[in-house]
Amino acid sequence: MDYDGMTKSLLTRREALMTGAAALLAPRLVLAAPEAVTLTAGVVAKTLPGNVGPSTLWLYNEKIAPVLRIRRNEAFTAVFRNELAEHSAIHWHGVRVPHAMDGVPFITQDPVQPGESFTYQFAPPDPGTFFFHPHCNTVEALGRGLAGVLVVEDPRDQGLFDIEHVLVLKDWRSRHDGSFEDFLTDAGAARAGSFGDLRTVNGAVLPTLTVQPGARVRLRILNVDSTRIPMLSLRGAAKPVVIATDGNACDPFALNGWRLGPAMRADVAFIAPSKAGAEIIIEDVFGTKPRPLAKLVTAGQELRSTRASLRLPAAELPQPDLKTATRLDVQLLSGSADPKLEAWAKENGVSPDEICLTQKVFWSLNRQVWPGMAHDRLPPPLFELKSGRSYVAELFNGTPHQHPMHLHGHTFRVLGSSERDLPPHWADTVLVRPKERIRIAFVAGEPGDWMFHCHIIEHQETGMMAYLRVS
Ligand SMILES: [Cu+2]
Repeated sequence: MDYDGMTKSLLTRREALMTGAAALLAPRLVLAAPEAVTLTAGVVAKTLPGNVGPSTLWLYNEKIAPVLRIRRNEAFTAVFRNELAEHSAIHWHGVRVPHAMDGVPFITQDPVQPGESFTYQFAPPDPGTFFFHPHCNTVEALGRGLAGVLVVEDPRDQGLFDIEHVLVLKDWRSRHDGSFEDFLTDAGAARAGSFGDLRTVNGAVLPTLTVQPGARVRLRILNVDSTRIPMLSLRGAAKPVVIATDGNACDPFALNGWRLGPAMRADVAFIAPSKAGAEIIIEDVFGTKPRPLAKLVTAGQELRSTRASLRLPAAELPQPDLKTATRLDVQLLSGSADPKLEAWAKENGVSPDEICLTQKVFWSLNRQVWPGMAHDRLPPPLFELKSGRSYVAELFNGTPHQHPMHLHGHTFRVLGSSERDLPPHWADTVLVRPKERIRIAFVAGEPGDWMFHCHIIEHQETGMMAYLRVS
């Protein structure tokens, strides 16, 4: 009863398993013990599709986008081993983990030095499609491929779908010889980011996956790229709907070019065509010409399904009380370096690099930049919140670029946009377009400092980052 983590026949199940994107092309299993997995970050030489020479990749367990499947509310242990030449940690993006498990060096834990380990333990409270990655020198780490998928299964989903595929979107800034272009460029960081030309899904260029004719299909689509914001479309599928945003169930809405910013996820459902040999093309329709990313082909025995079931059980998240909520205003703005930084760093004997700071600044939140200045090592929090209280934050984008804004440790309700029809939905990352005002609501969670930043990593690393202090 072997299957891999990317493509899952939902008629079978195992306690926990992990496998790589490569398994899609050459199926091979790596099962982990149910109680714990080991995630080793290391350097691997691998030739990316279409290149003539190997690239120096940083990967977890030597795989591009490995998939880890665990279950909601069940204890999970991951032993992280750092075999990189620099310190690291694992951030579990979108998972409402205890503060000490959030994986932000210098904020929630000490950095894990080369050769050292750190054990993460939590029971994920929410089901959904999540991912994990480091939170320091992220532009290079993600650029070299250091990310994995975390699927938290929901026992309530049993039998709702006939098949699911995990699709991990990522571009690479590799040259033909396998070497990489700079991951952070001034021109990119100051604008929409530096794009990679080699576009892959699960580490492959235009991979083909199969589904049975007439099957109820669930696609877990993740954008782990640092920069690109594709507009998703499924050519050849009748009425595909988004059934979960950032892993959280929503009232299904038409996919229709939904923009998936960096770190955002969309679970998409549809009924496969009833004939064998039909093709469905997953494409990015952002440009003038649609860009095919992956292909689904119908094969095998026909199933007869109805659309009635294309909906997930409702999300069970802390409901903010909008009547008593405190209002927060967040302005996404350009910024410039604080001239006191160098002097402060010198005085404290700290190199900015050492504490995940960069000296280049193009962006700010409420005119506060990261790196910022304080008597302590960190800038003051953007806001101080009370655990258990409700908040409504209005995010205003005063820049000419889009920003996917991510809040750690919380799942917020996106209430609406000043500029467009945006279905209310739960998210941990919300794309704010230029001149747009987006309102989000949430209940402040566990006490601690929770990062809040743009997930275009070059923006994050050049000022557009802050934290909220919950006490
Ligand atoms: Cu941004």
